[in-house]
Amino acid sequence: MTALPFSLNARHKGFNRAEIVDQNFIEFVQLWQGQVHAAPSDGEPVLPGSALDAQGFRDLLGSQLISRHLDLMARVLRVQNKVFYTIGSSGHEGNAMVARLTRHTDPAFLHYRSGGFMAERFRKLPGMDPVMDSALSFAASMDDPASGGRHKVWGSKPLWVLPQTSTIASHLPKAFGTAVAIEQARRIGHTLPVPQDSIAICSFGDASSNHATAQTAFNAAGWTAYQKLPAPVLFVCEDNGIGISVKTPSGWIANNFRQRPDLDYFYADGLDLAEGYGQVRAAVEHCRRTRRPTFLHLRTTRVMGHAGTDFEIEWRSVEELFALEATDPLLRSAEIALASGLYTREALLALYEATRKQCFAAAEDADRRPRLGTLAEVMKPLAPYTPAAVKAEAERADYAARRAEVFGGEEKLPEKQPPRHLAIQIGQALHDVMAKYPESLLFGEDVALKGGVYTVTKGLFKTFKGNRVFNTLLDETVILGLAQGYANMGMLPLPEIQYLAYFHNACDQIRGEACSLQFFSNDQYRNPLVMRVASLGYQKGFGGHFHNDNSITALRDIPGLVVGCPSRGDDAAAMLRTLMALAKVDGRVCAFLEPIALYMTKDLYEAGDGLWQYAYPAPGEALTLGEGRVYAQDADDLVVFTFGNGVPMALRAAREIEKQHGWRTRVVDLRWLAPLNDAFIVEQARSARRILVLDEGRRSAGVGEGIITAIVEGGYGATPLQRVVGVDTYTPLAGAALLVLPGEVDIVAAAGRMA
Ligand SMILES: Cc1ncc(C[n+]2csc(CCOP(=O)(O)OP(=O)(O)O)c2C)c(N)n1
Ligand SMILES: [Mg+2]
Repeated sequence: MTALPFSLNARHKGFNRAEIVDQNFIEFVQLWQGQVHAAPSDGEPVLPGSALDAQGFRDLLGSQLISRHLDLMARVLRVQNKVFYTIGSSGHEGNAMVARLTRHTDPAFLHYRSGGFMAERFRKLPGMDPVMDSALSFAASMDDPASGGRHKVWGSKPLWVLPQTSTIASHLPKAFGTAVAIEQARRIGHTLPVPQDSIAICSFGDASSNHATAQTAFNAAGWTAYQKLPAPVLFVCEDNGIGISVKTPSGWIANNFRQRPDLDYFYADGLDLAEGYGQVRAAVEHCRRTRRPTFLHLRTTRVMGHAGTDFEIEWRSVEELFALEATDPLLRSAEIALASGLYTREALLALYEATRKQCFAAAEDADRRPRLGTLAEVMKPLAPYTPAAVKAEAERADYAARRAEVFGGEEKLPEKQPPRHLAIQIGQALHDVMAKYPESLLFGEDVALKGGVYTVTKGLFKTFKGNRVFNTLLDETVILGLAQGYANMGMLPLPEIQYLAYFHNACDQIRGEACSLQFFSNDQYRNPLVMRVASLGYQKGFGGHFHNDNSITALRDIPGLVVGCPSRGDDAAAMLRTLMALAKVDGRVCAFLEPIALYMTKDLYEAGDGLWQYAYPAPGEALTLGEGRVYAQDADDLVVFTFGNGVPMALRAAREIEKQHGWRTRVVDLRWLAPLNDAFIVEQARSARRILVLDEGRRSAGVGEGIITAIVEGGYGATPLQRVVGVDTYTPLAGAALLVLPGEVDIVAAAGRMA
C-alpha cells in the first residue's frame, strides 16, 4: 500500500467519496516527499527492476487519468441530467495494462469497470478519441460510436470491443466460444476477421466469478484444454474484494482458481503499474503462446462505491473507507510518476487538471448532441430485415456441384426422391444448407455420430466431418455461448438444443446476449445463428414434461428473435433456407422449432395413407418471413389458426366438423411464431364466419393470445371465436399427457359451441 503523506482521518468524513478521492490525489501529489530518481529515457524501466518502461508508464498513467476523470465527471453531471450512468472504474484503472499488452484485434468482452482498458486500447489506432467517444456513451448521445445512444457500454467496432449488457458473467461463455472459433476457423478453411494468433479477452468481477454462467465457461475451457484442444481465452478477474455490498471471503479467488488443472492461473497487482506490468505480460504471453485458457487474477480495489447511488458511508465504517481509499491505484501511480523523476509535482497536477477539463468539455459537448428522440431511431438496429436481399439469398442455388457431391450424385438429390416425412427432410435440408454455407457448423449434445436423439442429424458428421459437426459438452449455456463465438468470428452456427425444456436454463444467452448485440452495438456487431430445438408435445416415444415441453412463451417476447415452426418436411426445408438467409444477410438470431411428434409422422387421416409426406423443395424455393400456409383458402365456415402439431390435428378435425355441421374448414398454418404476421392473420380472419384458435402451447401467454389480439385489433373481434389451448401445467407421463394438451375432440367440441 502507498504510504499517505497526510492523515485522512482529520478531514475526510464527508458524504461524497468522489470528492474525497479527488482531493486525496491532489493532496497526495502536493505533499509527497520521497526520493526522486534520475528520469529514465523512454525505453528504460520506469523504476529500477520494473518490466514497464517510461513511455509505457506515461501512456498508462494517461489512460488511468482519463478513466478516473470520466468517473468524476459522471458523478457531477449525473445530477444535472447530462450523463446517465455512474458505475465507474475507479480502483480498477490498472486494467489498462491488459489493454496495453494485448492487441486491438484481440476480441474483448469487458467488465463494466473497464475505463482504463478502453482508454489504453484507443491508443492502438491513430485518430481515435477515448474521451469524446466515452463521453458520448455516458451522455446517451446518438453520436455514441458504440451503441448510438442506446446504453452506456464499453464497445468499439474498430477496436474489437463487443459491447456487453450488464448481466454479470453472461459474456464469459461467448468469450470462450470466440476463443474456440479463432482456432477452429483454420480447420474449416474460414478466413478470420482477426489475426490467427488472436486471443479472446474477458473481464469480470470477483463476485461474478461465482456465477453459474461464469463457472460454466471456466469448466468448458478446462474441458477443452484437458483434451489438448486450444482455447485461447484470457479470463481477467478484477478482484476488488466485494460485489455491491457483499464481501468476497478473503483469499477466495486465489483459493478457488489457483489449482484448477486446465485453467492456468496468474496473479498480477493491478494497483501498481510498476509491479503489475510484468505479471500481466506473463499471463498474456502465456495465453497467446500456449493457446490455453488462462486466468489472470488482477488485484484491484473499489473506490467511490459501486455506483453513484451507493452511499457507502451509510453501510460501512469511515475507517474502512479510509483504508480502501488509501489503496487507490492512482495514488501509487502518482508516486511512481514522482519517484521516477518523470513528472514534477506541478507537471503531474497540470496533467490531472487538464484531463479533468478535457472530460468535462467532452461531456458538455456530448450533452449538446442529439439523443434518441423517436421510436424508429431506438428500434432501427434491433431486427434489421431487408426482404429482397433475404429472398435472393434464400433462393440462391449456385452450389449445385457441391450439393450433388454431398447427396452422393445428381440422381440422389432429395427433390428427385419420393415424398418423405419431417425428420428425413430436416436432415436433408441440413445437408443442403451446410453444402451451401461452408462457414456453417452444427453442434450440440449427441448430434454427431448418433445423429441426435431422433437421428435427425444422422449422416452430417460423416459428410462434413468433425470440424463442422460435433458433440459439445452437456451444457446448453455453453452451446449457445459457442454459437455466439463462432458468429462473432464470421461463421454461421447451427446449435442444437436437445429439448425445448433445456433451452430455458440457457435462455439468457439468447435473450440477454445474442439478441441484444445488434441493438446495443447499433448494428455494428452481429451474431447470426440458427438455433434448432426439438420441441412441443404429443410425442409417443419419450413421455413426461421435459420431453414434451410446449411452452414457447419464453421465446416469443425476446426482442428481435425470429421463431419458425414447420409442421411438415417441405416447409421445414424451405424455412431453414430462409432462416439461414436471415442470419447471413441481416445478422438475425433465429429459432427453428422442430415438432418432435411430427418427426416420424407419415400419415394424415388413416394409417398408411402417407399423406403427411411431401416432395422436397428444390433449391430456389424458400419462404418469406411471416408467410403462412393455408389449406382450403376458399372455405370460410370455420377458419382455424394454428401451427405445428395443430395443423394435422385441425385437418383431421375438419372432416368431423364437416360431418357434424356441414361446414367447410380453412386451416391456417402460421409457420412463423415470432414475429407474428398480424396483417396475414387479419386478412384470413376477414372472410371467416367463425374462428378457432388452436394453440398446443399453454393457455397463459401462449401464441394463441397473440393471434386473438391480432384478430381483435384488426377489427374482427365480433366474429364468433373459440380457443383450444393447452392447460397451464406441467405435462404428465403416459396417457395423462393428453388431458393437458388440446386434442381433436376438443377442436370438434369448440366448433360445436359456435354452431
Ligand atoms: C445476473 C446478475 N445478477 C445480479 C446483478 C446485479 N449486480 C450488478 S453488479 C453486481 C456485483 C458484481 O460484483 P463483482 O463481480 O465483484 O464486480 P464489481 O462491481 O465489484 O467490480 C451485482 C450483484 C447483475 N447485474 N446480473
Ligand atoms: Mg468485486
